[in-house]
Amino acid sequence: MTELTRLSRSNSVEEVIAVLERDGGVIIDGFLAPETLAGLKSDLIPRMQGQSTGRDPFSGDKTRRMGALFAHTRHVAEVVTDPLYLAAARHILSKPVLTWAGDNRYETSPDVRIGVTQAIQIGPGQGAQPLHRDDTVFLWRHPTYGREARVQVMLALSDFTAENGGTLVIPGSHRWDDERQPLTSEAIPTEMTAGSALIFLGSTYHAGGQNRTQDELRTGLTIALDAANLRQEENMYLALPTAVVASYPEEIQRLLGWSAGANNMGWVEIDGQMADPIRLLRDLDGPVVGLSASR
Ligand SMILES: O=C(O)CCC(=O)C(=O)O
Ligand SMILES: [Fe+2]
Repeated sequence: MTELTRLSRSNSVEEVIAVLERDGGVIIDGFLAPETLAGLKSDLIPRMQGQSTGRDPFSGDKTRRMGALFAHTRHVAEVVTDPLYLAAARHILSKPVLTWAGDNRYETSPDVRIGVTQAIQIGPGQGAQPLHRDDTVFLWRHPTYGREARVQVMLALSDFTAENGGTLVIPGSHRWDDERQPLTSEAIPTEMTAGSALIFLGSTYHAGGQNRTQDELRTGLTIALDAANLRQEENMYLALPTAVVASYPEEIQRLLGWSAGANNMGWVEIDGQMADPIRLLRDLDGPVVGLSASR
């Protein structure tokens, strides 16, 4: 395969899912509304200048990164609740399992949570990142037999080109086992205009590309949606002040991890009961159990 499949906003979630399941990655041209792109750029790009560069070949010594994006821009909420992205992620990640409780044989499935939020700006002279699978943080094994850990989006805040470090992707590599080594010769650079998105699975080999330009900054924004039975890679509970989380709609609060979901993952004790942590946010104006509204 020499190109990633390109879809647009006029395609359905089912079409996005079908390409993701087949290729492990898909480009959605014109993913962001122009106002959202403008808002993300004006909130994030000036702040990126203050970030230090990475200290190792993986983070990139000419690459600036910034996390905790929900504390820096409210527009990230529009991205994560985008119907094409969120519905595709839910479909892929919330695969049920069968279990017993006493006489009760029942199906249960994981919810989804935001595992990472990061702006990534690759500067001129940056070499390519090593090809990797992001689900390695969970020690995920392959083949996955259809159980994926992560569905990730990489948004172009600047144009992504083969020259400026557009994300390298190996289509079909989500099906490889853990023995096969990913080769640079198999990787395709993601070329897309600002406002477009690459959606890819945690099991797909990819990497930040080499920036061969003299003066172009390649700025991307990545969000990972992960199965909620896994630990979030970015520690949202410490990264985000509670008052900031409380200021978002309940759907975002739950996606950020202030939720115990159907499987009671992440409960907190309130009044002697294993309770849904969302109650701590609702109680912010009244008695707050075990949390301070400020950091
Ligand atoms: O910046 C990119 O294009 C990809 C970065 C990446 O894959 C990572 O940091 O894990
Ligand atoms: Fe990665």
